[in-house]
Amino acid sequence: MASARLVILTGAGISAESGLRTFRAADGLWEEHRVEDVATPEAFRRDPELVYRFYNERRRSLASVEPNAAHRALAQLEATWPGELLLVTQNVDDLHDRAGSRNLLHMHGELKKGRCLGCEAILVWETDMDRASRCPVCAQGRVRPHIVWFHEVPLDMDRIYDALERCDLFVAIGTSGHVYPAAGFVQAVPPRARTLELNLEPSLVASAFQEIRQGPATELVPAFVRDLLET
Ligand code: BV8
Repeated sequence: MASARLVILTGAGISAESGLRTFRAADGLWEEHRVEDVATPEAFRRDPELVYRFYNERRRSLASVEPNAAHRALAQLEATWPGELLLVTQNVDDLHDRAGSRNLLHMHGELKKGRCLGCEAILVWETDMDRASRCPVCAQGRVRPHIVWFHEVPLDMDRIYDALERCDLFVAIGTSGHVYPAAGFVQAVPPRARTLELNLEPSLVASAFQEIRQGPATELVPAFVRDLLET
């Protein structure tokens, strides 16, 4: 498998053991709001302060969590794998980045970035954001979280589908298979590709995978990386 082309998809479950809540475990609730009701353009238009607060709280929590053994194992795999490897994460946290992953796409955006509503510049944003926040590039635009909300088009979709259509191995880690288009990626790989799901419990799309390994990411992912590097 040495020159194999890998695509790895991660979800909230890979960050759970770092202490970040997953969406389903919190039954998708935040301050009595369903996430789907806060993470939408309509919510931002209706009550921007609520949405700013939702993301400020989650951005702040990044300061008190660290990448775990699963994030680190994927970074080590990227550093040593001779073939192509693309890591696609649905997570908006920065734990893959801090673990050292570089060939990494945040298809749902990033907590530590903002986007200008005027000039559309993508901004590094590490502090709280509110309606008084202004774009440092055009000096006048209001700023929104650089997050892909529900009903918005995820980022880098062309690059992702290109990689899926050519891959030899597709691995989904810690994702429940609720959210599309990510949940449909396993259907986009070639028939010859090997597919593997690593999860605490079977996802909604587990039946589409050839192999499922059940357990916590901090155990399954380092073992998976060891197996791969030994074959
Ligand atoms: C799109 C950023 C068109 C926000 C996120 C009706 C109306 C409108 C749209 C739709 C509709 N029906 C379906 C849709 C599409 C919609 C969708 O899928 N809705 C769902 C709710 C039904 N999708 C969209 O709107 C997307 N856009 O469709 O545009 C399009 C389509 C194709 C091509 C072009 C355009 C946009 C979706 C992006 C939304 N933004 N995030 C934010 O983070 O605040 S999604 C958000 O929820 C996360 O990013 C993440 O992706 C998702 C949660 O999923 P998971 O990561 O899987 O997390 P979850 O909690 O669900 O599961 C955790 C898993 O971990 C579990 O399986 C658990 O067992 C496991 N686990 C737990 N602990 C561990 C573990 N595993 C291992 N170890 C552990 N320790």
